[in-house]
Amino acid sequence: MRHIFISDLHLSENTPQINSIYEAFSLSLSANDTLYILGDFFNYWLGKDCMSPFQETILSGLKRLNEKGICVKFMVGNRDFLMEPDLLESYNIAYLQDPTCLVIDGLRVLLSHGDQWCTDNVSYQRFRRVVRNKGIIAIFRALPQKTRLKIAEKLRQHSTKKNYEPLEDINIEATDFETHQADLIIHGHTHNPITQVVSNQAGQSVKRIALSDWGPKGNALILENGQENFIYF
Ligand SMILES: [Mn+2]
Repeated sequence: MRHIFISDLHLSENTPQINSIYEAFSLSLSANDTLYILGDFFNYWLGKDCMSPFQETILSGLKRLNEKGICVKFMVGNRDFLMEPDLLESYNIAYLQDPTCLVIDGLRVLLSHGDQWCTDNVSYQRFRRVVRNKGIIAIFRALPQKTRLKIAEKLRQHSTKKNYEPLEDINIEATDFETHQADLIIHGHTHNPITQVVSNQAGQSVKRIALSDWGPKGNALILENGQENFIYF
């Protein structure tokens, strides 16, 4: 049984190359695989009433994977955090809270998109607290689609200017891996693939794998029978 982890595809109508890599990747999956999407799957998500035909096609594709016997689990990232759990459910996709600790092949695996662990970026964390506030989200969802699109566009410009986007690394203390009793941490967001053993200040160690974003190549981490493999395609 294969456990397959991907993140940071940033899928949109404007990324035909990544979209075709993704299509080939999804065709390569087989029954009994579990696919874990660890955030920023979509380049943006404004709400189900703003779902584009492209986004609908992608979600329908995930539903078809489920019909082929592939279990699909979805965690949101900083770009698609407005994704609604009930919408995912209607496509037979399981919503994963961020973070989530799961037992996989006997290992306790701590999963997160990873942005909340980049605590050295104080301005990003402040911004994140505002946009993830339930009241703010409710107000945003009540706005007309046009206004939401405008705000999203403004935020995107702002985020490019202010470097809200990844580039910094996670702070291992922020993961709280010892409380989760994690053997392995898997996350995305930082766009810099890395496998390493890291220690906290108390001297406890954990293995940490950061996934890569998708560009000219796609990539996935595969856990199978306790073995891990990073594949590029
Ligand atoms: Mn991200």
